[in-house]
Amino acid sequence: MTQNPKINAWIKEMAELVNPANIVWIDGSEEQAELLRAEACRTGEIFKLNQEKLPGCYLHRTAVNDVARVENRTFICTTKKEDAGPTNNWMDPQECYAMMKKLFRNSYTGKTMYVIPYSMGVIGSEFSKYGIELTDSIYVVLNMLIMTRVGTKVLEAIGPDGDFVKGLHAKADMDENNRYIVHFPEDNTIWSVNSGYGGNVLLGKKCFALRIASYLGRNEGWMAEHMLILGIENPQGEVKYIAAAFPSACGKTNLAMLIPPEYYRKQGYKVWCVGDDIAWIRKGPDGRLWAMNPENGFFGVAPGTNEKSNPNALATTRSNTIFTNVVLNLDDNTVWWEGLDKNPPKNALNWKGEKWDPASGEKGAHPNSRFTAPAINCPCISKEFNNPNGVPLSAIIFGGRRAKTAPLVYQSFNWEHGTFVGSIMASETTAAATGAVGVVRRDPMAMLPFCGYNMGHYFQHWLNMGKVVTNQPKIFHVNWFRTNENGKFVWPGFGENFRVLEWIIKRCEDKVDAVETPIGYVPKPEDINLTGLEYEIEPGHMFAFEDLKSILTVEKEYWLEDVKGIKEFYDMIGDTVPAELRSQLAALEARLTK
Ligand code: GTP
Ligand code: SPV
Ligand code: MN
Repeated sequence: MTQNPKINAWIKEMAELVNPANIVWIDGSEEQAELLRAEACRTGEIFKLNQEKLPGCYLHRTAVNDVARVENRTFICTTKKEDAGPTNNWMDPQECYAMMKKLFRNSYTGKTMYVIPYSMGVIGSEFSKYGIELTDSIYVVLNMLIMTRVGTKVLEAIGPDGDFVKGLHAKADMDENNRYIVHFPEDNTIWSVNSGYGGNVLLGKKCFALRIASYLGRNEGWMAEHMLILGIENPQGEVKYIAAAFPSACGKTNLAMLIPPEYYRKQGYKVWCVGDDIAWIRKGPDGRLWAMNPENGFFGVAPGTNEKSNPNALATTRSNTIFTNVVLNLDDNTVWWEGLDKNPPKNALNWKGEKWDPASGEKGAHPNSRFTAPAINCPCISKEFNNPNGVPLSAIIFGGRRAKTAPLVYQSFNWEHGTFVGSIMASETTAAATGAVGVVRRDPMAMLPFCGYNMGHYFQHWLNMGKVVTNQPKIFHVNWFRTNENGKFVWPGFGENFRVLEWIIKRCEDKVDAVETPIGYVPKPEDINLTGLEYEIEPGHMFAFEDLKSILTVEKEYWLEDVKGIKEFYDMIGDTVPAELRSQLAALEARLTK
């Protein structure tokens, strides 16, 4: 399929290791994809859904022990341990290769090896990067066909001696005690074994586009970030772009596809989605920071997605979509999940494929159930989506789930302080990774599970990038998740988040004042426009101006508590934490105790 000797030699070597019955190259054609879908339906790997209601849509169920990323089994294998840093699991590359070879050996016996040449970014763009994933799973092939740009054109773009990221995946025997997702950044290599779940096996996504790419970006002077990218169009037709980093299952897809409240829509405001999960960011010829989305689809959280919370995401999933671990409605062969609507199907199978009674109190869909949908399905996809240069950023937003500490929104004082704000991000854990849910953990720039090198060096890279760009994006922090004394979310969230974006854009344009607090600039409550907002926080309690005030406060005792946590976190990272950030922390503490 290619004249590139590096590709051919590598595939030969891998095939000798895993011993497939045959090798199939994925060419990117619809004909081949259709044959693979038919084959996967035949074996029960996927189920064809109601083709009138959901044309081109399928359902897949993972193994019950394989429903999320496994961070404790994810490794960064660099020659020197300190290059991976204390926030990553590390193994010596040679030892790891040896261990993994044992798990991979003959794992494809009797199976087909699918060779997926894929591009992260528009094929041919100088900012794109190429990879080849070898897999024994048609589900992986079908997902990669949606999530990335796949096929023979990628081989042509790699050319006769171009480089590529080498990905090897085997479901093997799905032994969770031998499940490993390992990265060799020095060799541009990713090996993943014993899993069939999204982020563990769609190697173009977190493994390549974040872990390997962040490593490459540091060496080459650009950034790979866990960020959505959106454009805000004002009534004059001008579009400003924002990138935002929130941890997994904390609202990126929702914000990226937001529909402004009616009050704004009537005036002509629009939001355009460029990306919902990953941004590759570099300095453009004009000296500003430009961001592009290396993906070609959305791997979104299903639960909570509905006509009200995210109509664009829902519309995106109505054709050519693969649903994973949702409820199957046996009456009409469609899908359902918690929060889709108030009518759970009575005759249904849960995500495990068992008969399910909605009255049982048990969840039907897995909390981390997902849809894989093509970006072109999205009603608000940006016309810049395929622009090889990406879009210029006016603002960068960090955010997380914090019940009490962080206000609805604040702005950092400058790039260096903004980097500090990103570095101290914290959030309550979600179902997107295995482990306890709802525990506060530090998750700098939402990259804790995705940074392919030492976190302290990553902070330094952020500081450095700020120095090389002119007209730096302004850096903000948001928190949609402040709760009241009854544990209810005070802020309505979703489409109403546009009101906060408006304030952010105004700050970027110097059109609105703010209050200087120890943590940064916080809005004057009257500057967040509440016109037309109607939201019942809890029965009988409609959102009012007082509620807005309550989530804009900066409580010193919570922040001083946080300072302790940040110190511990910085100390855990150790000497690589840049001195600038240590001084930022000292300055924050001083402002809080003044
Ligand atoms: P990953 O795909 O894991 O990276 O997640 P994500 O950051 O794209 O998160 P997503 O937009 O899918 O949101 C995850 C969950 O957060 C959804 O189930 C929503 O219910 C909830 N959520 C998103 N936005 C908001 C918001 O503004 N307010 C509240 N209260 N919940 C939100
Ligand atoms: C996340 O967990 O941040 C995701 C889903 O976007 S996964 O592809 O599993 O990483
Ligand atoms: Mn994500």
